[in-house]
Amino acid sequence: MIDFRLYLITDRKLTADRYSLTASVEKALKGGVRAIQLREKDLGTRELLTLAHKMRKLTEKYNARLFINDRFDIALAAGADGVQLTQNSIPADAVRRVVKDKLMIGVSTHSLKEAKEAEKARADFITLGPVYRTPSKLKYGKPVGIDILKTVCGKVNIPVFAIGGIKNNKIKEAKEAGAYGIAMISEIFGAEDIREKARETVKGEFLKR
Ligand code: 3NM
Repeated sequence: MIDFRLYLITDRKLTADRYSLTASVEKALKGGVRAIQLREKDLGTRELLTLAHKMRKLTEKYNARLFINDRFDIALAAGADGVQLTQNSIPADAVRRVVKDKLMIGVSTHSLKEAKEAEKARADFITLGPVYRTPSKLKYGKPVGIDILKTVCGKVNIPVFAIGGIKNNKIKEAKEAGAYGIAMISEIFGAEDIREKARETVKGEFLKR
């Protein structure tokens, strides 16, 4: 059971001039976010593990889920709830054989083909994107758009989180396309008042768990 609808992904560079990552994440948790993905791709193993431990403590305090991007070893070591695998990570079925039911597995997908593969490989859920244009993801090429989101949601039987350029005014559209939830970075971590923005975001019925 995926017991969250809003999946908040970290990017400490977005808030570095104002707050530490820990402080930013705590603001979001105070605002009502209940699932965090630690995604700090430039950090080395030891630094990431230290940060993962801090995030575990913090998320526990707010009864929130914690996922670690790419690294299931760090997820296990830090006692996280899950891992978010990319298309370059160890494939979900290989991770599943090792972690059994100790971790939830999310997979980042960008097409119907990848979504079907992730489902077959026993992912618990997927993200699908980028749905809209988002500056950090221009390297992925064109956004997949809302129609592909709709198609994927109709063709896989695991929860689909819409990602990429999701702002509060796009949540309704993602929901209507059949998304189980949404994943965001900049809408929340780019906001001046992170706690208030998080509160505003989760306030709709859809994102309450
Ligand atoms: N993954 P924002 S899009 C981390 O399409 C990430 O898989 C994507 O940031 C994908 O909410 C994306 O600021 C960036 O657009 C999401």
